[in-house]
Amino acid sequence: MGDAARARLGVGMVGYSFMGAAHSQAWRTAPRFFDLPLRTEMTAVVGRDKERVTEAAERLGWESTETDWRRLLERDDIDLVDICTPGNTHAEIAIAALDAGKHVLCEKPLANSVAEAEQMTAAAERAAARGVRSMVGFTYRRVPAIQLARQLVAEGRIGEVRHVRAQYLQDWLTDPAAPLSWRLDKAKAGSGALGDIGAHVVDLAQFVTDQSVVGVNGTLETFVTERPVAASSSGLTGEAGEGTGPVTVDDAALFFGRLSGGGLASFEATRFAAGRKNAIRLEINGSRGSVAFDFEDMNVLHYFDGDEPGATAGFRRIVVTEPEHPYVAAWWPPGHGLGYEHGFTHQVVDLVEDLAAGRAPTPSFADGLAVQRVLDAVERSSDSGGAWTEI
Ligand code: SOE
Repeated sequence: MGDAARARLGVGMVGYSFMGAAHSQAWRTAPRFFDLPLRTEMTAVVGRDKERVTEAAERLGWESTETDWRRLLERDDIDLVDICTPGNTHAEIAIAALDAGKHVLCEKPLANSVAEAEQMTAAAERAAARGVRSMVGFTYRRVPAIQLARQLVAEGRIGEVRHVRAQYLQDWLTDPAAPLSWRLDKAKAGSGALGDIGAHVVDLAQFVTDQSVVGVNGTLETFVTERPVAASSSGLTGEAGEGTGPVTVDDAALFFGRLSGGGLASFEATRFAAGRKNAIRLEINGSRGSVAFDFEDMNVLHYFDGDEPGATAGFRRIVVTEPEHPYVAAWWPPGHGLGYEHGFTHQVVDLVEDLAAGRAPTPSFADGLAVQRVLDAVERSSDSGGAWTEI
């Protein structure tokens, strides 16, 4: 579509660290590979330090900078606020932006508490009545193999869901000398592995099965309770500085859940799985078959069709890089594969298409709240010594 025919969408992003870089990549790339119905512009990036945000704007491709996110709400050239800051800031920024008539894309987990997530969802519902939209960034939904898994489950190809086995395994905290960062500070992050990565697998389990987690019991554990303070940070960790400080969040979360359709689920989220870098593993066993996925081999979905003759039945390895697979046609020839960043790009594509069509984007803030309720129930269960906790 030509530029003149398309309405403009000015984006203002708050934060420019790891997630900010991933979102910037998406805003830069989406219009170059997909035929977007709106003319997206990377209008402004926000950071408190003028010098650092100016450097980030140049490096990541933003046209201007602000040192206070509230300025975005006053600017007529900003239509959407993209929140890439720690969880303790999400509610305030998102609610103010929605009330000011700006669409919002908010990083996961939606908030640091159920109360905040409820307020954000109420603001999103108020805003939606005025055509102002919101979305929470559970990007792994937009991995083509995950979309294919959901499609197979929806088509009844594995029958009734009996088991969900969901793990998110990382190892960046295995070393007790790895320094503190905001992700280890409850006041900023809300929780540890539970909210940071457990949230993703709870969302994926609910998304792929199209069912809710209705109750849980679980345990949280902090293996290393004191770490060096950080002298500098980049990505997930950084350089250790002088002195130590407390870790105030969980290092690992293990929990069982029941699904609304009657199936059982097990969840594991940890940053201590030595050798596992970003292993999001999801296996769903149904009455007629199974699907299995591992993000460390993210272009592949394993599918077992229990209706096949026993002698030749077995898990089939589907390489999800054909043009008929979701999103793939816009990228490379079959077999050339996608990576971590593509989920973020697809998130932008879907969001912009929904905005142009006047549709409510998903995952919605209500979906984010549903995940938050599960996280909260896991914490309460762990505090009570592992009691069954309804959601
Ligand atoms: C850190 O554990 C992290 O960056 C998460 O915060 C992201 O949501 C996930 O995509 C990768 O890991």
